[in-house]
Amino acid sequence: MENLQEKAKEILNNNWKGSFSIPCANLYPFQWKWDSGFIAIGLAHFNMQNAEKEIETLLDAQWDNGFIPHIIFHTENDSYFPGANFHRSELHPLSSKKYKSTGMTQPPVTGFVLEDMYKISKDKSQTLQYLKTVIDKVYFNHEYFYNNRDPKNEGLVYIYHNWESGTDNSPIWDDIWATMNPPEYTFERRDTTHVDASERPSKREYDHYLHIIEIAKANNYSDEKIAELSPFLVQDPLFNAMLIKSNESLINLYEEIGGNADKIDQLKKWQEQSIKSFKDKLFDDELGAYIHYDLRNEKPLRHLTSSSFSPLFANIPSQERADKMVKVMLEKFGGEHQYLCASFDPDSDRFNPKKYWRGPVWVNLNWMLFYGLKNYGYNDVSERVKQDTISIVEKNGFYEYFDSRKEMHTNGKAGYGGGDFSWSAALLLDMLNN
Ligand code: 2M8
Repeated sequence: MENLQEKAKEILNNNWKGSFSIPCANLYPFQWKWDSGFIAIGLAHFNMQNAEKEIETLLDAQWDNGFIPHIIFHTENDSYFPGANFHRSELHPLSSKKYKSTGMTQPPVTGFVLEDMYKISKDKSQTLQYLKTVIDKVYFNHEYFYNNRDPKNEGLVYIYHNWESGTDNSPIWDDIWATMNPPEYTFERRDTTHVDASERPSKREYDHYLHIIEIAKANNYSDEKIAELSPFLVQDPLFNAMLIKSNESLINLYEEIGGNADKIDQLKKWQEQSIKSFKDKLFDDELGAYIHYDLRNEKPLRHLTSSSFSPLFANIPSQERADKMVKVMLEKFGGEHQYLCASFDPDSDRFNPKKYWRGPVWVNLNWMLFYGLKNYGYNDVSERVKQDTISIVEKNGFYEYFDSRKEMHTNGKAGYGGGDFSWSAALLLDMLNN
């Protein structure tokens, strides 16, 4: 374990670029929003100064309407597609004048990341001083979500692109692609020059990804227009669970800081409505877990993913529902030949244990489950998630994702995507210290 921790720190040090971290070399050469958050948690264990800087840099790229973009293009690197010149964030009148970015976001993890940094900190009063300088920006980001991404005032926010979900090519989105017929674009992929194409999304999937962005760009990334026109408009349980978890953390931190009664009040109001709608709308009794909802076509997307269990991390389900969810997770995802937790239902014909978000195990989702299961007293299952994560990393290295089938882990080649991947290092480090 000593070695694993040292290796994890080395990876985080190598991926540190002076004021932010990259997810990994070559494949992802910029700063990504939710990666940044997970990375800051890892950094907090051995270099609080860098952890603070990581989040400070991310928040520096916030737009004047509170929005935080999903990629911040700090350099002119052209080894990634689609880059700054494709996304053209400057089309939005309130976008950052300082940084080029995308015009889409990613799961709102920053609130709970700040609370985790505070918990990890050995110098609470120094960290609290730091938190006072950044917390309002995160609050402003939540305000952005509730004011612009919840057209029916349900307390549930939508995402308008699969890249906003973080689970980019989940088979869930196949249902949305079936409602679209985008043009065949001509473009030069860069990801498949770094990573085997069998582990990445297909060309046709990329056509869909680009088409949604073209629609958003044609409307200068106006939230209202996107809500009206985007073929992709989804209430995602992972995304909304992260928002709820972060609301809770902001309440805790504002209480620790003192004052801020209006903000605490507002957060509690959001929280109450969000949790209620989440429970009422996103739970699927028959499947025994939470699911996505297609707001554009007004229909539930009835599939099990690792996101289906993420509400445990945000303390959303009742104990009774949590019991049901854990049973489903163990039965469907936790057979003796499987590592926990595949990103998609292993019984489905859409399951692919090698391909990106269509089946492999991801460390960030396992990290959420590790804490989520503990919230409900499932210490043994939580420990299994931790041990499974340690095993796959020990056997293969700190990869981006891993085959969920145990039999594939015999020759050290069951780690896929990018190598020396920052959040795998950061979150394993966190689990090893808990
Ligand atoms: C992956 O997504 C990017 C686009 O954002 C890509 O495939 O090019 C996802 O796994 C996403 O969740 C992650 O934040 C990003 C960087 O690690 O890579």
